[in-house]
Amino acid sequence: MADYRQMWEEIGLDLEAHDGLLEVLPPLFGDVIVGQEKRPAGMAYFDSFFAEIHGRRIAELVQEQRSGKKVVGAFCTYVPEEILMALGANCVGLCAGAEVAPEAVEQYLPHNTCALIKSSLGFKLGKVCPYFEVSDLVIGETTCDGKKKYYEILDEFANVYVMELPQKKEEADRAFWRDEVRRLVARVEGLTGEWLELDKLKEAVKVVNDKRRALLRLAAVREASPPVISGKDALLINQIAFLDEPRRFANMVNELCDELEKCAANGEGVADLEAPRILMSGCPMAIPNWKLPHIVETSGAVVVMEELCTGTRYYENLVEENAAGIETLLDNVADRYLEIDCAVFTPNEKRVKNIVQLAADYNASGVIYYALLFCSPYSIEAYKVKKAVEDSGVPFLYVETDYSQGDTGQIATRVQAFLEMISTEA
Ligand code: BJ8
Repeated sequence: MADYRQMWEEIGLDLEAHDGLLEVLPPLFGDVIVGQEKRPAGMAYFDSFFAEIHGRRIAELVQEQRSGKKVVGAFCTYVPEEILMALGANCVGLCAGAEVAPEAVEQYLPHNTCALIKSSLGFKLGKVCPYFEVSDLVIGETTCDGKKKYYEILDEFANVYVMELPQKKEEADRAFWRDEVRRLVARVEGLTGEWLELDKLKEAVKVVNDKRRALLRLAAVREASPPVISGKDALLINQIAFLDEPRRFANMVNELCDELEKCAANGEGVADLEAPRILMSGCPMAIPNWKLPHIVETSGAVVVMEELCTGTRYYENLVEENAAGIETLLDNVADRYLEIDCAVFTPNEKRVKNIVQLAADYNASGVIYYALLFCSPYSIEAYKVKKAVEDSGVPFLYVETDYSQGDTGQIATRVQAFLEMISTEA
C-alpha cells in the first residue's frame, strides 16, 4: 500500500491505533482468504481492493469531496443508495466487523449489546475507520432496539440522521415508508445542496440495479455443482459491494462471472462434488468478520449461498426502472427496500419461506444459522426458521457467537459434528 499517512491524519484517524489495526488485518486476510486453494483469477481485483481498503478507495472519496461531492455512511441495507447517488453523495458502509476499543465502548453501551453495534462505536471512538471519518452524514434506521438507542449515543460523535422503518409491511406501513424516503430526500438535499431530478434518479437507479444484477449473476452461477467459488470469496465480494464505486464493482463482478460460468460449463470447481453444501443464514457479516464461513470451509464444506445482509438481502429485488415521473420512481425505490426481509419485521413469514426456497435452489445439504450474541430479532426468529427448514428435510445448525476468537474451537467441534451427521445421512 502506498503511504497514506498524511491523508489519514487529515481526515482525523488516530494514526497509532490505526497502525495497530493494519498490523492485524493483512495477516488475517492472508490466512483466511488468500490462503485458500483453487481461487478464481478474477478474485485478484477484490484482493487488491481489500489491500487498499483504507487507502486507494478513501483517497478517491476524499478527492471527490474536494470537488464538492459528499460522503454518507450507512449501517443498514434499508438505506436507499440510489437516492444518495442521485443527490451527489457517495454511500459507504461503515466498519463494524471487528472488536475495537472494547473498554471505551462499555462506558457507553451495556455489555449485553450485540458485537456489531459495539464494534461500530469502537471504530468511531478509536478513530480507526476511515469511512466513518470521511462521512459528512451518517444515516441510521429504527431497525432493532439496540441500533435505535445506539444512534442517540453516536449522535454525540457524528452527524447522524435516523430513518424510521416500519415494523410491518401492510399498506399503511408502505405509505409511511414512502413518505420516510421523501423525508430522506429533503435531508440529503440539505446536505449536498442539489435537488432530486428525474434524470439523475433514473441514472442512479440503473447504476445500483446494475450492481444488483451483477451480484445476482454471481448468485446464479453458485448453483453449480461442484461449487465454482468458495463462500469466503463470495462473502468478500458482498462485503466490498458496500464500499466500492458501483459501476467499477459491477464490471469486476461481471468479469469474474465470465470466468466462473466457463468453469461451471466445464464441470470445474473449488471443492469436491461430495463436499457438503451449506446455506448460511442470519445476521450480517461485516468486513473482516469471516469467522464462521472460515470454520465451515476449513471443515470440508462449502458455503454456497448467504441469506444475510452481506448476501441475498442486499441484492435481491430490483427497483422497477419504468416510471413516467419522479414521484412514481421514488415510490418504486421505497417499495424495493420494503421488500427486504430483516428479522426486525413482524410477521416475517416471507423470510422463513425464502430460506427454505434458497436451501432447495442451492441443493443445500444443511443450513447454518448465524446469530450474534444478544441479537434478539435473529436469535428469536431462528425458532421458526429451524422448524421450516427441518420440515423441508434439510438439517439445521444454530450458532450463536460474537467477534471474539475464544469460542472458535467449540464452534468448530459443533460444525464438524453437524457435517459428519449430514454426510452419514446422505
Ligand atoms: S436489514 S440485519 S443491516 S438491521 S445484529 S444490530 S439486528 S442486534 S444488523 Fe441489520 Fe439492517 Fe436488519 Fe440487515 Fe440489531 Fe441484531 Fe445487532 Fe443487527
